[in-house]
Amino acid sequence: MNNNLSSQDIAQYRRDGFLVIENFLSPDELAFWRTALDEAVKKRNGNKMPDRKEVYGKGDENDKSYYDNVFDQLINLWQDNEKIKQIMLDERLGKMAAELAGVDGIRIWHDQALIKKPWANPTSWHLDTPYWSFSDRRALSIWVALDDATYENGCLFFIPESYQKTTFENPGIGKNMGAIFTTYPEFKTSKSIAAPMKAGSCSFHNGLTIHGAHANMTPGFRRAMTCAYMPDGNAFNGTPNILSEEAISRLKVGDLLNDNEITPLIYTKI
Ligand SMILES: O=C(O)CCC(=O)C(=O)O
Ligand SMILES: [Fe+2]
Repeated sequence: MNNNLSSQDIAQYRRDGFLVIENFLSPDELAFWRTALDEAVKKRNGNKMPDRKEVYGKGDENDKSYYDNVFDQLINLWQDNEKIKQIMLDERLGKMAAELAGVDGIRIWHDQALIKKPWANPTSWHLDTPYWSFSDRRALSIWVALDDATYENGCLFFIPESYQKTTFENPGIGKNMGAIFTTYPEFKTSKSIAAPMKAGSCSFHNGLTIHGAHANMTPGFRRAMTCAYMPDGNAFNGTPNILSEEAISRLKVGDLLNDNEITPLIYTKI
């Protein structure tokens, strides 16, 4: 695993709000991640969550049939597959996330397989952090390509530096590719950066970076394994997101999100 970040990598991430790392996984690691993903997806039987079909409070219900054809989205596979658990709880991933975010501790918020099936819809420009149950401008995700991600099958695109200005307000993710630019007109004329990646390469992006992806214009699959990271020390903001009803019933707004069964601490500096 190519997990050493240079000071230049960190500076680039802090400026742009994203960073691409080529050849992140070795061929053997890539093979292991692919096997793990295929096993986990088969077992999940189409359910988004380990304990239920859907995520709470997405707020995009009107566009459900469209959104269901953006990608298959399987969340928290680490909780029901040992291989994914081994992959996701790897301290090296946590250390990279911590170094980029500039924090001392990193928890898994949730992992997520994002599989663009043949002919899938595009992923409209959106933000991630406003969906989450905590509000931290440093929160971020890793996105690992398990197939080549190309202009043809739905590679990611980012609006550089956008994370420095966006807020926790949620513009949503609907059918209109560019709807977010109504909320953020200052980025309407920004040049987007495409991130085509060979299988085994990865990117990190800040959860407040405006990002999206092409449609899949091919008969093949575009598989990605991702994980959202929460800096340690964050508190519940009242948004349910991936938390279970049982977990929510025990939480008040302002309570620390520090249950290792739900959000494992995978790295601490000290
Ligand atoms: O894979 C995609 O199409 C979108 C990925 C994304 O939005 C994310 O990882 O936050
Ligand atoms: Fe996203």
